[in-house]
Amino acid sequence: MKKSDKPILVTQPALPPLEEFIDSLKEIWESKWLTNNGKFHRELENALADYLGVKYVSLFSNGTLALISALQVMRITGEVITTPYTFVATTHSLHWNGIKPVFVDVDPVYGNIDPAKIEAAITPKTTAIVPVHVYGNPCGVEKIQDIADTYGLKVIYDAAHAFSVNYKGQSVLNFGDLSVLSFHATKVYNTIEGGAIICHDEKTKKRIDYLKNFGFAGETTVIAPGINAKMNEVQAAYGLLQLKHLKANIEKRKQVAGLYDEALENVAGIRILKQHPATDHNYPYYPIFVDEAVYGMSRDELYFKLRENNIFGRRYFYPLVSEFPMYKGLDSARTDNLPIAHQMANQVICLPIYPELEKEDIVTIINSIFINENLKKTKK
Ligand code: T4K
Repeated sequence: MKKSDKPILVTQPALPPLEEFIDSLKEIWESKWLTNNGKFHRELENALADYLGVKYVSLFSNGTLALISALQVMRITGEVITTPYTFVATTHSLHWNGIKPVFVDVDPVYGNIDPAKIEAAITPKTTAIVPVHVYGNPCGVEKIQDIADTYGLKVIYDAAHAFSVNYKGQSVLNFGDLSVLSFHATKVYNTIEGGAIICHDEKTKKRIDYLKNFGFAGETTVIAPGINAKMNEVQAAYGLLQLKHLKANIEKRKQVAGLYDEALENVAGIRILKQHPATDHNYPYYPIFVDEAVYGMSRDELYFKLRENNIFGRRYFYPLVSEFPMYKGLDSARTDNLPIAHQMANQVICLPIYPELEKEDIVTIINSIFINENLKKTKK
């Protein structure tokens, strides 16, 4: 088995051509307008709304502040039903709002919150559902909305992985009351750090924009205890350039995923996560799930073997958020309440995927998964 001679990381950000960015920087230097709803900020909000096929975009300095603010926008309190199979920021944003997370198990195919288990977790204190479109696969949006409508709950999607994902012919971001994006360096679309809230009406957009700017609704009027979560002009200008290259980058990701699919589809004991059939996918992650009994090696053994070969996959999302000390004591964090989420967390490795990942590196990764002849046996 060939070891990679350089580290292959789980991801590598795509950057716009430097010359293009220098032109934007010159413009910013000349204007001396650096932040607070400047020209590039306004342009990017409009360009993103067009690109994504959504009504309103409010830019944020990162996805976590966007999540924290989204909960404030909707005045969410009490208890919120959410998934443990996510990045900690989803749950921390509830905690920062003084809200109790109530964990519900996930579906075994995509790892999204299982709509069939939501109703049983609703109490008189429940005010909202915060699902995550994990790995960019849409949640059961119709079923979730039915439950929300029946019980009078808000739905705020953590759509950090779902940039430009369409579901049944429209943006998945059009579902729920709000959707929150992350534009972190590791995401399909990045503004270095950044994020956004997507909403569907002008009044809500106005409230979001007040809240991310300390609550100012005019020079001397403060309408709410807001925060500073604004994106600056340098990042907004960079973000505009990124949009130009996004389609090509997603296409390259698709090709990487295709090579993995072809090679790993028939490896006994490795489950690849098929993309949702009703979706234009964005290929943000390439998770595989290792069934130790069949594969003959545990997930962690494979994970560390890959590291020895200079391949740095990541175990997103292990440990489950419900296992972290600040949440572990919650009744809903009990292992027997979350069997599927535990199984997925214990089996997952996200393999490297990014537009510039070279074919030779993909072959090295695949060969490292074919640990020995025995493992090359195919599924019946
Ligand atoms: N909700 C969900 C479902 C999320 O997944 C996230 C973020 C959020 C909310 C919160 O959004 P933000 O507030 O972050 O906008 C990373 C990211 O920091 C985080 O944004 C992301 N999810 C999470 C899944 O992954 P780490 O701790 O794994 O990142 P790190 O620094 O280990 O980077 C991962 C790999 O990427 C490294 O192997 C190296 C490579 N990398 C990273 C950076 C930052 C680069 O090549 N260049 C870079 O600049 O959390």
